[in-house]
Amino acid sequence: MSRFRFIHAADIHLDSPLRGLEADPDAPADQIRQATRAAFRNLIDLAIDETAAFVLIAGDLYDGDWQDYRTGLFLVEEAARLGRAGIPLFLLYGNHDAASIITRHLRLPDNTKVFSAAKPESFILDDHAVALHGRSFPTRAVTEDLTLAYPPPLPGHLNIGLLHTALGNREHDDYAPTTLDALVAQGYDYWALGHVHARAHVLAAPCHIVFPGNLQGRHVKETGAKGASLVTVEDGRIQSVEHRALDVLRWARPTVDLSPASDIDGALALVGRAIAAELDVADGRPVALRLHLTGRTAAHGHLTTRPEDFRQQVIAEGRHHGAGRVWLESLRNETRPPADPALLAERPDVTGRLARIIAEIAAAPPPGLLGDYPERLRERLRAVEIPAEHILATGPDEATMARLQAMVLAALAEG
Ligand SMILES: [Mn+2]
Repeated sequence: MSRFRFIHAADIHLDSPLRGLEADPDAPADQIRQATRAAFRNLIDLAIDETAAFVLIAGDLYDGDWQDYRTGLFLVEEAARLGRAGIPLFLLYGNHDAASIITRHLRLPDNTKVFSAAKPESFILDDHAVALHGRSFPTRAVTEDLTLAYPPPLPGHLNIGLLHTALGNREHDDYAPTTLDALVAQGYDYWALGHVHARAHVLAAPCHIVFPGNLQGRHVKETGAKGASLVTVEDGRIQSVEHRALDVLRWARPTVDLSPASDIDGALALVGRAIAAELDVADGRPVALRLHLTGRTAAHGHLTTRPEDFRQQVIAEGRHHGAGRVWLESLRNETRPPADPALLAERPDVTGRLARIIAEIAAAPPPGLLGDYPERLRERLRAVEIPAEHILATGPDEATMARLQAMVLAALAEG
């Protein structure tokens, strides 16, 4: 029985910054800047540990033209490390690193081969009876179906097609469009795709069509485990396609329902539990969070009137797990007051009476509602020119009144 493994990765976007943590002055700038490199080292480590037969990268190895030669030097070092382990590396360039975009070039180590951008090219690996077919992007925006010119499968070989394509995914630019049917009809055993950053695996036996997803999430929309596909081949057939997480920082967007919380400590306990769950899934990696808080809760008033205090409390929940484990990308307060303010007005008691008065005031603010407050403020701000359309000059507008009404009713509902 012959058996070997290969690794399929894509969308490494080497040296691309991670976005969304700039606002946090405590975020580990170095660790964040180096994340795509660290994930790439993990990829090379995996190939060496698994004694992979070869490694495929299906486009967007680079994020764009190198800022300086260091990006290219890093790639050369890592490709050479793979070479010293006797493992070949095959690169296909995509829309981010198309031939027309990359202006600096370094000679790559002998184990590294790049698919031509001029026409489809095939590499035959006699040792494992494998035929690789692929074509790099000549320019950023490739709008034709590149597979039309790919060669038929080579008989007696495991045929693998490499392609950077949106494959109809609307969240990505529709480059090198093609269809699942067309890919299957090509008669290859495996399509090593790139461009779509979410992992996907379609089995149309015997053909596997795989997007490994990107190697390292770069912002809060790229959540979950990121890495590469480890493919096992036995007797010339694909036996398994496994995902291996290689990322060094995880993004997550948990939603926490705060309705069971009767006060701010209860809300923080729920947030703390959600943070612990994300850390658990991340398997020791630091986690960057966008936290959505929902539900009718008595904590709504605090969250709404003291957002910065609550943000710091949430950061503290993260620090319970140690420094540098949890980063807060943002906090989305979508909670509501425990009782529906619209229903308050229907109550027969004094609260109901108050709610109705507030509604009347909000609908038609009586003149002089703010008393001499605007005049006193203007006195104090004498040196400041107040624009004619400013709220101090015009009186509160409808939106402001609605916001004030919601705040007062929220406080009333809590009381
Ligand atoms: Mn791409």
